[in-house]
Amino acid sequence: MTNTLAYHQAASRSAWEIDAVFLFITVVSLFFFILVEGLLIYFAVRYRRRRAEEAHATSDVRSNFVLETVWVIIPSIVVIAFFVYGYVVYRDVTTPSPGASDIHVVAQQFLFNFKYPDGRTGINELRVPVGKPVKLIMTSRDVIHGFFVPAYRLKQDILPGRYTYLYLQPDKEGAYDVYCAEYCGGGHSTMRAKLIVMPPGEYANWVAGAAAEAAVPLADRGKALVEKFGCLGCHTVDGSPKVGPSLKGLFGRQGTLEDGRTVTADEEYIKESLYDPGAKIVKGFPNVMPTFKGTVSPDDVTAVIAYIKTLK
Ligand code: HEC
Ligand SMILES: [Cu+2]
Repeated sequence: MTNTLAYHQAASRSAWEIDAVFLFITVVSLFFFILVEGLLIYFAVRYRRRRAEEAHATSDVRSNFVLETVWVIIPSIVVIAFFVYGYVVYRDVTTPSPGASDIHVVAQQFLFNFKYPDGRTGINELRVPVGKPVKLIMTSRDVIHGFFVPAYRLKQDILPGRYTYLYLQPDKEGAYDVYCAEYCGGGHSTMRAKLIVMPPGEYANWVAGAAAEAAVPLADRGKALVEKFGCLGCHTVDGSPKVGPSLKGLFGRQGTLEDGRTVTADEEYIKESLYDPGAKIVKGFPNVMPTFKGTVSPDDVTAVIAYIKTLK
């Protein structure tokens, strides 16, 4: 469940700094808004024309050098202050902190792949230890996506054919929402990830645990993989269709394809659905499933199949 409070909660230095800029601009603007509008209303009332014969009652004022100088200089100082303050914060959040660890992000319709320097990977889940800066090196396999962490007030486009960067300061433990912020196709709204900021000890345990994922029943591992790889953004396990058909009762089922062919969902069919989803499109569903070739290893596919078999 997305906690609306967590959405707004500032959880990083970048958030505190950016909030402060916005607050500054808002308060200063509000002050001048009330001043100008207040005077406008006051003068309109105070100097309104009461009788027709008062039409030429105002003296002939052409200019006032002091007044005009003041109202040119003060707003200039104000907008220059907006710029300088905003620029200083912008420079700060776009400058890498020394010692930042590199994490690669590869976006595709409709998920985020994370690749850690030691070879670990994750889908839609980015885990980092608290207090250690992170440099995200991002690119896309297909269309333009976005990486948006509201709790950090940071957003960066992810483009095919080029790298973009985002620097994170994980100052506070917790799980924060990450959204794709560029409309990227039919499953765009399901393209979400979690940024999980962990205490260093727990993080070290997780790193060790992720390395040794043995001794778990195959179907259980498959269940964990289906959750981890973001399949549940598009598929349910309770029989109801979502973006794609439900995985419940799938194994062994006779299904009709978009082109009229009938196929039986066996191991090979499920593997092909993962590696080459466009090859056989289920009738009534859009061809939006991304390929998991390269992200879900053949071993993992085996585990996923074992799990799907349990969904009767
Ligand atoms: C972006 C949405 C999306 C994601 C993520 C996704 N799928 Fe799909 N999937 C679909 C759609 C849509 C279809 C039906 C169209 C087609 O056959 O390509 C489908 C079809 C399938 C089928 C064939 C279903 C049938 O009824 O014949 C299987 C199996 C499958 N997906 C498994 C998975 C698994 C396992 C994952 C995670 C590793 C996954 N999908 C992730 C959208 C998605
Ligand atoms: Cu996207």
